[in-house]
Amino acid sequence: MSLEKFATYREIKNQSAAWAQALDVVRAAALPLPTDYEQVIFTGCGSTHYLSLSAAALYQELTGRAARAVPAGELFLNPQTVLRDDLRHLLVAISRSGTTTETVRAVEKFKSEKRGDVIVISNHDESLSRLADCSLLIPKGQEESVAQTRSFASMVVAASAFSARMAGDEDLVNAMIKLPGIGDRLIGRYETRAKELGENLEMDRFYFLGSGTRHGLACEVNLKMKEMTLTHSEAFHFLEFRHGPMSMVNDRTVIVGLLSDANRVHEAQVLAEMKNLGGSVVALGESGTEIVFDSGIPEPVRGVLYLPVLQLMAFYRSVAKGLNPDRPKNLSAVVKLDL
Ligand code: F1P
Repeated sequence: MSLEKFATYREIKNQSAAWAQALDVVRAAALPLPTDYEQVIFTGCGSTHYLSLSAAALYQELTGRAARAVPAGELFLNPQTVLRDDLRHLLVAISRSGTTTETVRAVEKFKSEKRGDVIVISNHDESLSRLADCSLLIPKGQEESVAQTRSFASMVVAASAFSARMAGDEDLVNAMIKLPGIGDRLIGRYETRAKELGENLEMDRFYFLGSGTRHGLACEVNLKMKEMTLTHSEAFHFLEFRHGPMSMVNDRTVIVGLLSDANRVHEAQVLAEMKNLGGSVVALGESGTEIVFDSGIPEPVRGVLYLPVLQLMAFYRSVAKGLNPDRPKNLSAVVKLDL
């Protein structure tokens, strides 16, 4: 069977051009000053909420200024749990489509209440970008598929470069130029392994472990397993996994670790313990892991490299289960509500 007939496959395989465009767009953008804001909020829904989790962690890590992520539905329905009347906010709204109702409504409300400025990261020039004070648009990330892969990765690159620029760290931004080439190399080198992992239908549950800026990425690849493969899957911070979830580990469990450099010893220890409990373990990281980036890119801005191999794993599992990865059950590409 030709896999090229699946839009999801094509979008995963040729995503690096969208990464390059994301970087160009952020480098050319006129960004505000981080000191103009006392609180930064990242928001989105589904995949783009998970992207917000990762981006908020990175923004705070790089700029040293307070940032948090909330689902757009929460920002719209429960703003008092997020915003403070005495603070000037920067809202970074992330959406592939630019038309998800919760995200658009949350931004409209934020603006009408004059809470601060709005940055939009999107693949489409739609309602959301028209509300923005600064819009970071990456059309090369657009997709036919329902589940986000290329689009998500392109917006991860944009959010990472945005945080690095807001931190005034041009060296970090320049280091990102190598990302597209390394992404292509990873896909070439590890597609066979992704296929093998995905096609092993003996495995019936997947756990994705990621801490710090990687937690949102772990949540996203977990969502790919659900959307595309209808498999039981969850994401946890590394050390959290011992606090209950590990009761689920058996010989049909795959534990995927998004390893950091900084906390490598503690994270690898969790994976070793899960292997002892009978689980199958797959680790991704810069070096010394089964899936090796060997990128030389500083840790804060290489997060996107965790994605393509795991997206391919979900794709191959979907096909092996006789599902259509392009059309996940019960889902549409955009959620439109009458709010
Ligand atoms: C967000 C989103 C997707 C999800 C689903 C519904 O869309 O929740 O993450 O996969 O297809 O929409 P967007 O606001 O990023 O366009």
